[in-house]
Amino acid sequence: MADLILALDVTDPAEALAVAAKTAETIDQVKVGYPLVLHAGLPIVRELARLGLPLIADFKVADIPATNTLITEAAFSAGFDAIICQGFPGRDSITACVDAAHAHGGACYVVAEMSHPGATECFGGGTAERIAEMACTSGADGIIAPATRPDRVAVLRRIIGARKIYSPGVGAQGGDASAVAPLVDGVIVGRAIYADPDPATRAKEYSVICR
Ligand code: OMP
Repeated sequence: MADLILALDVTDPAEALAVAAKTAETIDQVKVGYPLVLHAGLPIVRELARLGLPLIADFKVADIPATNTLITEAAFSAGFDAIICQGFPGRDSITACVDAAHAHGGACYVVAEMSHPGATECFGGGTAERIAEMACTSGADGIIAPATRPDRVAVLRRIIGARKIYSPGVGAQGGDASAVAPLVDGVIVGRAIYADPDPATRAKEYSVICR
């Protein structure tokens, strides 16, 4: 059983709130990133929090440790419950996000391997495996791994054990929810839900696959 995580990359704040409200019954978490926050500002986080669902800050934090700490603290002060950071900047940068997230009682997920075609140019050759190992030794709560490549998710699962895997790439990017759901703890779906004329029905369908 996997959580259904709505990637709310809707740039109009009113529409974003409407999609979240329409789907709230069947989704388990909401992931918010730059597309919405840069249009709506950070106060949208408190408005979304009224739905009572965990909110993940997808800021893919990828800086030096000191800056990562500042970014992570700002995200939790804004009302997020979890944050996503990149793993490629190294163990100290990951640890900065993990420590700041845990200090706020939240969670930190590390991108181990991305879902888009170009990701194979950078995350191949053992890089994703190294990042997954660093996520473990840094105390991260889990990793992000590609629903577009379930075979890679299975490889990364062997490294991270019981830590969580959240997996984007379903629907618009071609990934199959039923193939990846049994392998992960959360399936991340964006456009296939929020860009559909009937997001509530699409969310319900995905939630059935996740369960
Ligand atoms: P859709 O392709 O519209 O379903 O959206 C996928 C969501 O997951 C977007 O918010 C992406 O930014 C995010 N994402 C990926 O698509 N691929 C990744 O490798 C990592 C992420 C992520 O960290 O969430």
